[in-house]
Amino acid sequence: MALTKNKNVLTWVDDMVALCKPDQVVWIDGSEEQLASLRKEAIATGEMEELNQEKLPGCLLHRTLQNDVARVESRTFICSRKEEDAGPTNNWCDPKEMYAKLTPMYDGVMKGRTMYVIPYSMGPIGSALAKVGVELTDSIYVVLNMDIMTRMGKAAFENLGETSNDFVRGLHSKANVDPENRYIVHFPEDNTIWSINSAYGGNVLLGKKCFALRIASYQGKNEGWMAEHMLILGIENPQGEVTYITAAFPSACGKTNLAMLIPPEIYEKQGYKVWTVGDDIAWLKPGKDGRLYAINPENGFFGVAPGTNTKSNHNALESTKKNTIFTNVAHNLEDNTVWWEGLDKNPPENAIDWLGKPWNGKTSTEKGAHPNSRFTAPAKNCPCISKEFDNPEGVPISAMIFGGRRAKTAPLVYQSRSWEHGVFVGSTMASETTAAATGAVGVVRRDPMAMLPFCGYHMGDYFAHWLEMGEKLGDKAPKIFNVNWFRTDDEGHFIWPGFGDNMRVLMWIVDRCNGKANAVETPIGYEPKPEDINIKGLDIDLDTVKDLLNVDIDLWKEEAKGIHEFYAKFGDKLPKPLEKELATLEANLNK
Ligand code: GTP
Ligand code: SPV
Ligand code: MN
Repeated sequence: MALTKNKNVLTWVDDMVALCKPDQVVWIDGSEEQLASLRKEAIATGEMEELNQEKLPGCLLHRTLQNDVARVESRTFICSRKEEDAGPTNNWCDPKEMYAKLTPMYDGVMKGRTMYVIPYSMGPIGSALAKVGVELTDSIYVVLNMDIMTRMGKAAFENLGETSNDFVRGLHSKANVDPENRYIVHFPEDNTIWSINSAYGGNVLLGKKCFALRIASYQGKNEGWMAEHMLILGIENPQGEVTYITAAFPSACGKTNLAMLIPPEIYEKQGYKVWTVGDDIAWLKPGKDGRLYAINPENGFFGVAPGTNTKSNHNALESTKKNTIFTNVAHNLEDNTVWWEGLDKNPPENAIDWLGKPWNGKTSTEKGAHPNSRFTAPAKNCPCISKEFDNPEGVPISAMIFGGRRAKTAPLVYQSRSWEHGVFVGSTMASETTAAATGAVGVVRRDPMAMLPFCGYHMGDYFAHWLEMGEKLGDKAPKIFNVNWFRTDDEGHFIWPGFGDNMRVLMWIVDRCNGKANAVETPIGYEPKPEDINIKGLDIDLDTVKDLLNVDIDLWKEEAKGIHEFYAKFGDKLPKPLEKELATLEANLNK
């Protein structure tokens, strides 16, 4: 039975039912009863496997096809009416053409299947910052993931009422999971997303990257707010004051880890605490007091499994102990649990790998889990979830951090001289690619604000929007920083210990925001003096910190050349203030 009287929703659902021709239509109300029966069905058909209910209560395992394990950027499209509005960094196709091409692919695609109608809210229901979406899908896996990742069910319609047309229409069919006909398509002017022939999270959980970043970034540009690929965390000092920070790193570059970090003993003993508001996406808007406020539009974590262990990210691991869905990890048959590379030093001998084949972790040279295997865990499971997580107003942001994987060029940390300079730093970010998207891994590419695969409109206009937001925020704007945890030595080992010890860098950032820390000027921005980074209890010395902070002029001259080439893509859409920042960088390097 339909769960809303909203005519716009009903008409669209009817149209899509007429197109996809499912045997039946089920509206997802979000009740535990309905979810339990869907879980039972997925287990009965083999779509998901039930794990050890004593060790992992409520947890399920799922495998996707070998050719369907990551986002496919080459098949992701922004179909704005004008090509110019998609810009040089997105795949574009005329929306009329794209609808004409995809419509026959959806025609009758759900025959013999059920269409699930999923109402969901991105952001706390009732928040002025939240938005409503409806996803139609033929996959129970999608329904169960959306239940964890969003506020799903009838209540989501409360934010919409009977007449509003302001909801994002998502249509997904796994179809035959044919990689040749896989499409993840966004029609920003129609508030519409069509995804077909995939069952991998980032391509099919349409509330996440498709809506909360690609469509939302476009909405934010038009409505005066921002949708960013950013974690949100709070650092509480011993006096109980919390400073909130966001950080944008490309996929698989450490957002979940930083968001949930456990303070090293030196800080923990003094009473410092870290609270997680979000690990992947932030929606940011100026509040009544003129500061920038952030909400996490999601309700769970779709996190990278490999490398997650009690030492690297204890809080993430704890979050996966119940009501979690594991995708493409190894199935430990010894006790019907899960395993992945880096979980512990004791891989199971009797297991099934991510490909569904028998696997012996002690003798096999193959990986048991796919490098982009993931867990979908409810945010409320997280031991350090912020008490502001559901706050409809969001949290006020003091600092924004950019960063990526750079073996050499980028120093451990530096601060921009101004908002404009910070936008320059974000817009010229580069990082080595990871397994989160298909394609080569480890290649350096420019990934502005970690939004290259997620910006739903012209990247030059996006930079302009950042600059406009800075003007609006004035002296209340967050300070902007850049970090790099991934510098390597001559043997390719990471020099900085990373993980929880990243707090040592965050503390300099917090102190800069509160006017308590010093900085020195370098050609690329402000840096701490080596002794401003607290290394007590670490087995690195001040000289190593000095190396980590070193700005290699020759490498940076190369960097400036690369930025010129990158900026050239944007033609006259490149905002003038960014050109000026590049000139300043070059002048500083030639001093
Ligand atoms: P998405 O979910 O794809 O957006 O990824 P993410 O940015 O949340 O990345 P995540 O925190 O899951 O980390 C990805 C990988 O980076 C994992 O293998 C981590 O072990 C590794 N990693 C995270 N933080 C650090 C760090 O400080 N140092 C080092 N060396 N590795 C890290
Ligand atoms: C990312 O790739 O940045 C992710 C995972 O967070 S996905 O949802 O697949 O995009
Ligand atoms: Mn991400």
